[in-house]
Parts: sequence; C-alpha cells; structure tokens
Amino acid sequence: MVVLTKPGIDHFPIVKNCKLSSFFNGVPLIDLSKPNSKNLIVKACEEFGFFKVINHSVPTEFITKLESEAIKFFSSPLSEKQKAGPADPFGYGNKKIGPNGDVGWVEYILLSTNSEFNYHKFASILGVNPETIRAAVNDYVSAVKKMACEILEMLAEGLNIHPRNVFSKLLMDEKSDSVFRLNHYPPCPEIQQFSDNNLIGFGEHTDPQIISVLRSNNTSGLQILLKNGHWISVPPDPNSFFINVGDSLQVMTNGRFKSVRHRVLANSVKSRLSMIYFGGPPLSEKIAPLASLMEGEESLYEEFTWFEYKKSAYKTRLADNRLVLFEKV
Ligand code: GA4
Repeated sequence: MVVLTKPGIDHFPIVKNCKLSSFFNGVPLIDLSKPNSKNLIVKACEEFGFFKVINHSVPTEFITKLESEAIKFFSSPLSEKQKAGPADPFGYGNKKIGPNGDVGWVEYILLSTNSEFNYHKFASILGVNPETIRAAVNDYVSAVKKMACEILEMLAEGLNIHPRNVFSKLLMDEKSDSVFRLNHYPPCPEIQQFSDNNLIGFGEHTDPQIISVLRSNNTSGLQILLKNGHWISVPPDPNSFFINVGDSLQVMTNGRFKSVRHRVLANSVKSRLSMIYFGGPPLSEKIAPLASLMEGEESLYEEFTWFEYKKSAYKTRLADNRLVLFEKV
C-alpha cells in the first residue's frame, strides 16, 4: 500500500511494511559464455521477465568512465544541474517523473541515443567539450546495445524463431527509438525513523520498450514483483547487468513473456547510481505477436505501432498497467 509521509519528506510516496534488508537469492543468473544460456534466458523471461547476466562483453573502462562523469554531474550545485532541465522528456529531472504528477526520491538525466542529441548543456556544467560526453555515452550505449542484441538473438534461438534477428534488428535499426537514463538516488537519512516503511526512489512500473539493460553501483534498492505478488529485493552487483522484459516484448511473444514490474526504494545512508538503456523499435514499427509464436492462437492484443503505444504511455501514471488499453476484450 502506498501512502504519503509526514513533513520533511512529505509529498513523497512510501511503501509500508516492507523489509529491504533481506535479499532474494533466486534471480536467474545467465552466464553469456555458456552454450545452454539461450534456454535459460527463455525460462527466465517466462518466470520472472528479469535476469542477471555475467561474462558480458561490455568493457569495464566504458562503465567507469561514464559513471565518473555522472557522479561529477550529480555532485554539481542544483542551480547548475537545473540548467540542463527540465526533462521534457529529455534533460535533467529532479524528483518529478514523467508528465503526470509522479514523484520519487531521485534525480536523473534522460537522453535520446540518436546521433543528433545535443550534449551542450551537460558538457558546460561539467566544464568539458560536448564531444567528450557524447563519446562517453556512445561508447557505453553501443557496447550495452550490442550485448542486448546478442541476448535478443539467443532468445530468438531459444524460442526457435527464424531469423534470429527478429527482435535485435529493431534495436539495430538506425531509426530505433531507444533511450538512456542515469538515475541518482541520494541517501535519505530521515527514513531511518520509519522502521519497516521505505521511501520510494522510483515508483513501481513496467518499461514500455522491448528490453532494458540496467547497471548500478553497489547500493541496494531495486525490487521486482514476482508472479506470486511478493516484492523482492535484488542484491546489487556492479559487475553484472540486469535485464528487464519490456511491454513490447510481452506483446511480441503474445504474453508468453511478461514485462517485469519493478521499483527502487531509497537508501538512508548510501547513494545509488544506475544507468539504464531502454531498447525500443522505430516509431513506425507495428508491435504484434510473431506469427511463429502463435501456433493457432489469437493475438491477445490490438495491433498498434510503437508511436501509438508511446503516445498512450505518456498519458498514463507510472504505476498504471499500460498494456490493458491494448488488450483485446
Ligand atoms: C518508464 C521507463 C523509462 O524510464 C521511461 C519512463 C518515462 C519517463 O520517465 O519519462 C515514463 C515511464 C517510462 C512510463 C510511463 C510514462 C513515461 C514516465 C511516465 C509516467 C523513459 C520510458 O520510456 O517510460
């Protein structure tokens, strides 16, 4: 249940009766170097819509370079950071999430991954050349996108779908509508007084895209909702990546995979920094179940383009189930 708190951190939602301290040790672990990974990925997508990958190909220096630029940016005075805002949807955002009144104990930068994106404002706050920031973001995003594509190809193989690039080609398309987000959750010492209640950093939601790739520092906070209705805390691991099934992949598999509902709770002592790549299709792409997965089944969804879904998503609140609007009755 979500209610509002007393002064100080009022206007921020909290979750009641929630113990952050006990970690779930059942998050599926996929070793990308192992030959049987493709079947394990399919199983993880069916059971959790979520898994963790190790032995990935993303160079550590790309991660640390971007992370250090992000730390520098978030350590700047608020008045400086605000020069790169508000997030509409791209830019610097503080506490306000999306256009419909959602708030959380978080500040963030939301970027488009397309080559025309203007890094000028971020660069001047950091006192560096815009091309330095562009290169740091591009290096990281390109490596993570490559890994996301490899995972999607393994997924297609595991599902026996041909060609194996049915999903990955959507991210590889030069018009792919993908976004990148850096989230900083400052510590909130005031929450120590709420024994089993926790402040919401980023409220529960599912990601609208195909696949999301998250990397965080070593601070806890991420929780996912299991099929049994329990929220579980995911142990942080800065050396691995966490993968979310998004709403679009749920539709393309005709509901065989479910997009994972997740949220982030604030920490009272440590700051959390996460970087998330959201892999989306081109705006004109029709999002519909793949014929080879239907086997005589009916589609559970009305046909729509990614543009239509995104437009509709931006009219919803964060926690809403955005896909119900597109389910066949
Ligand atoms: C959730 C996933 C991504 O962070 C995001 C978010 C977007 C935003 O923060 O601007 C949305 C949210 C996300 C889903 C519903 C709408 C749009 C906030 C919101 C209330 C960048 C995205 O693509 O969708």
